[in-house]
Amino acid sequence: MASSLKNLSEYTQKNLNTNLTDKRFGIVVAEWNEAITGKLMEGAINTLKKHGVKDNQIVIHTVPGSFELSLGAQWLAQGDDLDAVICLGCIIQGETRHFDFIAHAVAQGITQVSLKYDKPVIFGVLTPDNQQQALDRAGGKHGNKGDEAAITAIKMLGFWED
Ligand code: RBF
Repeated sequence: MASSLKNLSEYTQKNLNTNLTDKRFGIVVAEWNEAITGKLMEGAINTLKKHGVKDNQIVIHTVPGSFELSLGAQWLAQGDDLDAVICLGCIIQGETRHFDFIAHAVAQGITQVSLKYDKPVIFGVLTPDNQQQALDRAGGKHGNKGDEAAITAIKMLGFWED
């Protein structure tokens, strides 16, 4: 059923079945803007753990930048051992058009990997105008989009019960 939530950080834990003991999650995280992506990763891991996922159910893979997230996701998604992959990156609007090319490519790439392997591959990529907007969404006043990416992965695995 559709959720009326606009911000997944505001989900209530009672909506989630926490029986995730047999599920395994991949996290691909971009090193570019590491101060932000590290916080996104922290949020995603904490949220998975809050729902009973153990360290040995999480595989973490780093890639240099957001552009490489798609291939990193493919490497993780193509095996049978992971049920969902969470991609985390931060592309900050700069003075050149790189922002548009990278953001578009990674959105397309992640979609393709998800459809090709028939698995949730979650788009946890921030596209802020500046560093402050990024911080606001990486544990700041707008929550942590890493948390939301983890909740999205759990929901897509069919554990949402509202
Ligand atoms: N990667 C990011 O994850 N976030 C960025 O904001 C970002 N900005 C970039 C700006 C320029 C001018 C270039 C050349 C690369 C940037 N990258 C960024 C890295 C990109 O995702 C990728 O790692 C490199 O282009 C190598 O394929």
